[in-house]
Amino acid sequence: MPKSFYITTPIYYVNDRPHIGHASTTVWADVQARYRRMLGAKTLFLTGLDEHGMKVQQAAEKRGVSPQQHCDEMAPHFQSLWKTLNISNNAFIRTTDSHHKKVVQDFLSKLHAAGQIYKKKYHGWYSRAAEQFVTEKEMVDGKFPAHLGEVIELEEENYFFKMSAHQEWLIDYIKKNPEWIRPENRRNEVLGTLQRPLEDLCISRPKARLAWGIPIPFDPEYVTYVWVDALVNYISAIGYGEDRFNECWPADYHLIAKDILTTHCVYWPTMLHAVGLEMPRCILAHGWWLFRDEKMSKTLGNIVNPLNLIGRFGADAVRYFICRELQLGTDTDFSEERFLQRFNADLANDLGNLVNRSLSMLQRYRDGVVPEAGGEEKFDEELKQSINETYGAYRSAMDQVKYGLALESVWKLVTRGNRYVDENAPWKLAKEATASKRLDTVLNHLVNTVAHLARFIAPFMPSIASKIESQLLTPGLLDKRNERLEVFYVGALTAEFFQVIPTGHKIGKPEPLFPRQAKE
Ligand code: ME8
Repeated sequence: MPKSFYITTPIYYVNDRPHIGHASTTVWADVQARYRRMLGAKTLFLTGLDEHGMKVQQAAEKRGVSPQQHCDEMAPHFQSLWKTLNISNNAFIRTTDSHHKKVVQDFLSKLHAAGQIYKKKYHGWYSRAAEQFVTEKEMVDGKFPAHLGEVIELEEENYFFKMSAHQEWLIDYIKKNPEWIRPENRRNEVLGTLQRPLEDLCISRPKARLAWGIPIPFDPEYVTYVWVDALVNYISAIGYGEDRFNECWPADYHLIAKDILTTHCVYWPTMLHAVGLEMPRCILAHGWWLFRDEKMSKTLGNIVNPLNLIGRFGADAVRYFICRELQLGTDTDFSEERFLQRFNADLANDLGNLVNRSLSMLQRYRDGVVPEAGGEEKFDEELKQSINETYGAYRSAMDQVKYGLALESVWKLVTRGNRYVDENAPWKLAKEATASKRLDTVLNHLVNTVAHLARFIAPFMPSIASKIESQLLTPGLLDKRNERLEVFYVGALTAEFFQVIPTGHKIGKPEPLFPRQAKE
């Protein structure tokens, strides 16, 4: 049986409600999952919640409730946001699930039995916000960076994983697999970290200091370090230790942002290597949303609530903006002005207008019935050429999770389509008795272009795509006709695939897709 395509997001801390950063990684993963399903791949898309550790314990204490009650009350905020954003995950994990706890304990026992764990006394700096021991090397101008929050001095006896023993192997693996950590600047960052000797990883916390965690199976006085607990979610959710595990592992993509690069590119691979598991195929870290030049984060409290944007602009517009603007290699300033610009220019004006005028003209001039196309002219060839190029560019960008590029290629086609309308001026053709055949061709080409566009935007804006399909009165038409999907496999559109809407088909009533929004 072919392996399922398996994609994950980080599991988010439940110390606070989700913000646009969490929404972004989840949307990125969703777009990829929808794209893979469109290609016909069996797809597992996992997201979830990281519910143990100091941060969560403290958040619960602050609210005067038990940690479990706190988690149970926070989880619905994430789940309902995913629903509102049309997230199509088919697996959801909470690290307080009993199955997950058992897998973490089995995993630790395995590491222990393999001689990969030992106990020692440790003295150092600890960031509560990152739930990590940090070193003075991370200080800038004598201070720890703001996103680490309060950093305290600590001395403790703990269990350690022999991470340093895997350093040479890891360096070698990264060098031999250039596409494993993406983008390249993040890969270089990891290689840079690995130039210094790796320290062993502290994997336990004394219960006296932190009670809220999974007990260490070989010492009841300790709980598991939250990052070890959290990373194991990627295998516990797909049945590690059971036959079904091999249907999904290795993961095709772990999507993260750059803040959790070390945990995913150093801790996780060395842990996997220590128990002899295969590596995930790609760890892909996008940049951060900044807000006035600072990282947007719960710790800093400068967050944008996605629900406000969804309320005003709709989930699809938010999804589009996240995929169009958030970058892989660099950080992006979040600005509402930019959002409005994108909404008005790309969505309402370019895409919305093309779809609406194409369908309205077909309705007005041919009573909504798709006419037969006739002789090809220069403009027609150019339009088809543009669709053809879009398939190639889109496919290769999507395969690599380069959404900015994929959308750029689609919007080139949108622009080409709008130009095609202006070049052919159907409203003029409609007035000339001798131009009737030509008008047929133009209307046919426009309605087919709209159908192709619906397919391209579907992973990004699933509701808008299905709105277009229902205006075309073809819901599911492209899905049902498997042969039409072939263009996605070959990455090119041959003439026979252009005509996706049959001649004689009657479309429905055109309606605006995006009402224009003025600045508030
Ligand atoms: O780190 N810009 O959880 P977390 C873009 N529980 N993305 C952002 C962002 C920003 N400003 N802020 C957050 C944890 N994110 C751990 C993960 S995984 C085994 C355990 C997104 O709630 C981004 O994906 O702090 C980032 O990596 C993640 O949220 C961190 O979420």
